[in-house]
Amino acid sequence: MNSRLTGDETVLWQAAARVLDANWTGGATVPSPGLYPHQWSWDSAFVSMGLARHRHDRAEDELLSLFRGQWADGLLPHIVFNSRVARHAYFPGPELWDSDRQPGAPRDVRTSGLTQPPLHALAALRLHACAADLERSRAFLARLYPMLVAQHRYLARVRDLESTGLVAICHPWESGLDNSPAWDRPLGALQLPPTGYAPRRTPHTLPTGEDYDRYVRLVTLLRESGYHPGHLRETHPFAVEDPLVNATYLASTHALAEIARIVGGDPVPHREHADRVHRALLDRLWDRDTGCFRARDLRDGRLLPVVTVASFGPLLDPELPAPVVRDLTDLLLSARFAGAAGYPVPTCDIQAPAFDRGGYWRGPTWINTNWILWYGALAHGLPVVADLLYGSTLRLVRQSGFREYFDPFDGTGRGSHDYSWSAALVLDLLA
Ligand code: 9YW
Repeated sequence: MNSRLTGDETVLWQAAARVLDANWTGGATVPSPGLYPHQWSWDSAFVSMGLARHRHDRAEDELLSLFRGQWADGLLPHIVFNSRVARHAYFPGPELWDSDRQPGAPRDVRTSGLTQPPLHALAALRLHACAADLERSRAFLARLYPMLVAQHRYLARVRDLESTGLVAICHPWESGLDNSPAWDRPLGALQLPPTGYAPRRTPHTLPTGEDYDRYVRLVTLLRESGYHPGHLRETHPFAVEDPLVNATYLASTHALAEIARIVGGDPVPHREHADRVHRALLDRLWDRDTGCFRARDLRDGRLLPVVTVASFGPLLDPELPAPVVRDLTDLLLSARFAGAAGYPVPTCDIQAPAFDRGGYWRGPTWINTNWILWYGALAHGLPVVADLLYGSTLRLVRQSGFREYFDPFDGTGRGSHDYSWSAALVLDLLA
């Protein structure tokens, strides 16, 4: 624990550490004990950064456990299923994905067939930066490096659908912001077969009904194609270049270059690739007219209309030009995203018709997206913005605990309690 913490911060630290201890299953951390009983990809990246401040050994195990699920082509699945968990405990379980019938999937563990934002190289480098035992940490990085390289190679080879430098997501779940209003248009254009398939979901405000039919339909198409790169490129109906996913990809590509340097590999190809992604982000997703980044739908070539928190993701790009950083900061501090004085940034433009203060990724405030903005603001030398995000995020968890998400206007906690990344990222903030 950081010895400069105040009494109040120490209490918060200890509470966050208790959540991570409780959600540790012996080899990895569940996002939430009741609701999400398996291992999720970008959750583990965030969680490992918190564990690194509390139980460094577990932080490394967390990432290694996730990479057990990596497919032969490098795909790092968004869920690695725990076979000891009861079948009915979570839908959609392993049977939706059929990973055990895919020749390239691992044999000893079942997984999904989608990705999530690739924050893992960035997380691994952050683990190294706070490691007490540098020799041990270097050995860990050397072990992880080929897996990270394979993950990035998969993204470049299979997901750069138009050879632009950017990667595409093929399902809303791959964005991490599952039911973001950004996906309403491409999802709405999806043709559903006549009989829908709407499984029962237990929790609160998670998307249901027809939305869920569409999510499952997309998975079915992927599965039936054998998750084939040709299907993704030519026919899959959902293909979007998202600014947040590509910003994490860029930040992790920079991190990969640094990890290569540390482990005696060649950083140059990673640096060159990072430069390509940086240019493509600006060329393809920066909307000069409205001064923000937007996702691009590759199936109709158009930018998607709704501005969400993902628009600020490119603050993770260390080379973002100053005028672009200025435009993003203006938007971030405007009534559209800072309407709720004292609380951190909501998931969606408050003035957008689709904004819904209780609607999961359609309005509420989440700790992980705010952590990303805080991290980006620091890197761009924006201490006022970084302090605002830092202070308001800590205020939120002091008021409502380590909830899954929060009402952006009054800070009321929503969704799961004792949510792992909310706790982990507070440890990272306080460190
Ligand atoms: C689901 C685990 C996951 C996160 C996603 C979030 C939610 C629901 O929970 O997904 O059933 O997968 O949208 O970003 O990784 O915390």
